[in-house]
Amino acid sequence: MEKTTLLGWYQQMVLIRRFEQRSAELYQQGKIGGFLHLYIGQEAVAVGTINARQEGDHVITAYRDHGHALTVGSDPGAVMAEMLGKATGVSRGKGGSMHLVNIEQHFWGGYAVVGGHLPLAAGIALAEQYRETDNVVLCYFGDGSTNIGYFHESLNLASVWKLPVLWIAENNQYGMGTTIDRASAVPNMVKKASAYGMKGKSVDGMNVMEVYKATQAALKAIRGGKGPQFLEMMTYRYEGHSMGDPLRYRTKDEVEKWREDDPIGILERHLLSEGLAKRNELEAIDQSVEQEVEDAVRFAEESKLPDPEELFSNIYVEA
Ligand SMILES: Cc1ncc(C[n+]2csc(CCOP(=O)(O)OP(=O)(O)O)c2C)c(N)n1
Ligand SMILES: [Mg+2]
Repeated sequence: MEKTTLLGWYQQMVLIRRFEQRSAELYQQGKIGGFLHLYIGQEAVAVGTINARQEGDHVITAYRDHGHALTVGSDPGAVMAEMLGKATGVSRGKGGSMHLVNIEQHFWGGYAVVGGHLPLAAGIALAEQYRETDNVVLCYFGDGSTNIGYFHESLNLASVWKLPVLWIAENNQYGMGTTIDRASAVPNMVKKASAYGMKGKSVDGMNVMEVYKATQAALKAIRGGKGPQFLEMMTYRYEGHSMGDPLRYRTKDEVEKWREDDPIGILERHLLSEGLAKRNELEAIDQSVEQEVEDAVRFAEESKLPDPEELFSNIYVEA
């Protein structure tokens, strides 16, 4: 893979991480309200998959959505403003952290009901099939979501109707504080997908290059009416389920072990050991990201709160 491509992915992963570290600080200062679910540790999944999509493809995910929003190319200032509930936010300050959106990039959110967006993904895919396009829907969800009815209904119909969906399970081993084997009778996600006649693959979700390759192959297999595919991304969240999680359900050793596979660290080591980048080049990227995030925070803090009338806009779509 080319140096410029890999450096671009490095920049995107560092942006997600830094953006979220600053978000956590703003949350602790009381500047972000509601829930805040960090994606730290899972960055390679959004970056490796979204960069494999083509123009026209759709992206839809759950509430752990900052990484997806930034990777589709949303302006970090407008995303940060949304987190702070400001009028300049991507959802005009009415959605917050869990409801990011980017219509131009066909990024449809940001859904808080576990599994609730899977039928929506199938519906978007049905629309694309009806219009006879080549577009695919990339639908992301957690391991915990595979135990809810929506998952089973959506995979079943997608398979029966050969809908163009790439189902992407982000298996970070936990649904809130519950390990996957305590909640799932079949903890192997690929096996679950096979129950609906769907081809699936388990992928090292900490390695952005592996994620990209697997996604590219799966998307190719889906286009042209060949039906859905399933990828299980083996990953880990380093932080709690959401802010304020006391993390009593896992050991420090377990977290440390996964930290050895830090997705940013893996790419960094690859770039340095293959002679594709020098340390000072990576440091320059880190610094420019730092500046970008600080600019985003300043933009968000200086933006106005929405006008009260905004409460009544976008409630119904005009026919
Ligand atoms: C229908 C529904 N049930 C319960 C919840 C509460 N809840 C929020 S997140 C979550 C865990 C989901 O875990 P997983 O799908 O693995 O996603 P992760 O948080 O690990 O990304 C639960 C149970 C909810 N939001 N919606
Ligand atoms: Mg999970």
